[in-house]
Amino acid sequence: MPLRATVHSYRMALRVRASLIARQLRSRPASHCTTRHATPSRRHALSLPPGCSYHADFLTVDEQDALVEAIKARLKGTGYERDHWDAVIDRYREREMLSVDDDLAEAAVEKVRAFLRSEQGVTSFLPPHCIDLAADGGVIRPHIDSIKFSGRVVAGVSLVSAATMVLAEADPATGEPRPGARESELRLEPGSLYVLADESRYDYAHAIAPEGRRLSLILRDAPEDFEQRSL
Ligand SMILES: O=C(O)CCC(=O)C(=O)O
Repeated sequence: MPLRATVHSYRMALRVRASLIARQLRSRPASHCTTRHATPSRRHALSLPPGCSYHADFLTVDEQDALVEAIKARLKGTGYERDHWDAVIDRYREREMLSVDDDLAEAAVEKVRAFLRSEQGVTSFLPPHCIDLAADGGVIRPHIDSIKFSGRVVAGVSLVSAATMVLAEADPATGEPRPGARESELRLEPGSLYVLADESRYDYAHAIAPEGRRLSLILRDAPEDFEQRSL
């Protein structure tokens, strides 16, 4: 991986912002996924956007524990940031995890990579990112990840506590959910893996409402011409 590929901070990947206005995302303790319009009374059949998949219990409890310790070690000494310039993410810490010193934690990361290779045909990965959203006020608001710095697959392992991912069809130019867009709510349990690929990655904004402190590990593939651009 060329060095320049590793220096973009997480904020670059979240470039396409959805809203400057803080949006209070409600957490939902129900089933894995519900779909609704902006008006809560108009509920629809359970469904996920095309290209989105959810894999419960992807990591064992031991793998989760090892990864949590590795992430905490990586984030040691950093403070929670707030009021990010594009207002997509608040009360968070993040770092790339270029290497993982613990064997079980590294095996857990490799398990995700192997899955994405076989299920999504990913051949070239960016360095994984770990994110810590604070229990008080940590949030990721609706956005579409940058197409300049990230490829066609975004995958995340959820750790420590459950969260709700909200997906809504959006304008790719702005990342803004379309007015009246149907929203899918996906409950992310600790140890689970979600994958946003193709349409769900490019045409849907995603947002995260944690239910407590949330740690996550995000894997992405490199955009097609990334190596050439980074030289
Ligand atoms: O799973 C998470 O914590 C959210 C990650 C996210 O929104 C992103 O990587 O674009």
